[in-house]
Amino acid sequence: MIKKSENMIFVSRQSGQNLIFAINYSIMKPSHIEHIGIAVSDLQVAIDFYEKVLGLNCYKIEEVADQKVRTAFFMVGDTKIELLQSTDPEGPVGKFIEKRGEGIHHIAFAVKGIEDQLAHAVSMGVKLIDSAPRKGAEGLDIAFLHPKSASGVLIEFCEKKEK
Ligand code: CMX
Repeated sequence: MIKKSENMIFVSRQSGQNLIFAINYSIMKPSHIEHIGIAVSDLQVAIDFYEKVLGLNCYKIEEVADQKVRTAFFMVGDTKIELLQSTDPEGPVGKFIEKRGEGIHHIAFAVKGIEDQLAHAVSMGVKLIDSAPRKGAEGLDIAFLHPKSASGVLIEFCEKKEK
C-alpha cells in the first residue's frame, strides 16, 4: 500500500508485521505548463501559421545541437509554443516525424527542484529518459520522462535556475 501526504510517502507491506518506510521529499507541484512542443517538417511553414493565422509573435529561433532540432518560440500567456524541426533524421524529432508525422511531441511542466522531482518520479516507478537534468533551449535545466510511463505522452520537466 502506498499513501501520500504533502511531502512524504509511506509504503507499508504486510509480512508478519507492518513495515513502514517514510521518505521525505521536498517536491512541489508544477507551477504551469512551460511549453508545448510540436514536431514540424518545415519550421518556416509552421511559423507562418502561428504568426498569420493565430497572430502570435515568433520571438526566437534557436538551434539545440544536443537535441538535433531547430526551435521557434511563441508566448501564449505563461506558456510557450515550441516548434521543433529536426536537423537529423536519427534525432528524436526526426524519428518521431518518420513514425507518426507532424503533431504534438511533448508537454513541458515548469518545476522547482528538478532533481527532487526526478527522484520522486523514480520512487513512483516511472521510467526516466534523463536521470539528471541537462541544458535545453532557452538555458533551462530539462529532463524527460519516458512516454511509456506517462500514458503515451512525452513529459518534460523544466527549471529556470537562478544564476
Ligand atoms: N511522444 C509519445 N510517444 C513517443 C514519442 C513522443 N514524443 N517519441 C517516441 N514515442 C514512442 C514511440 O512511438 C514508441 O512507441 P511504440 O513502441 O508503441 O511504437 C516508443 O515511444 C519508443 O520509441 P522508440 O522508437 O523505440 O524510441 P525512440 O528511439 O524513438 O525514442 C524517446 C523515444 C521518447 C525515448 C526519445 O525520443 C527521447 O529520448 N526523447 C527525449 C528528447 C527529445 O524528445 N528531444 C527533442 C525535444 C528537445 C527540446 O524540447 O528542446
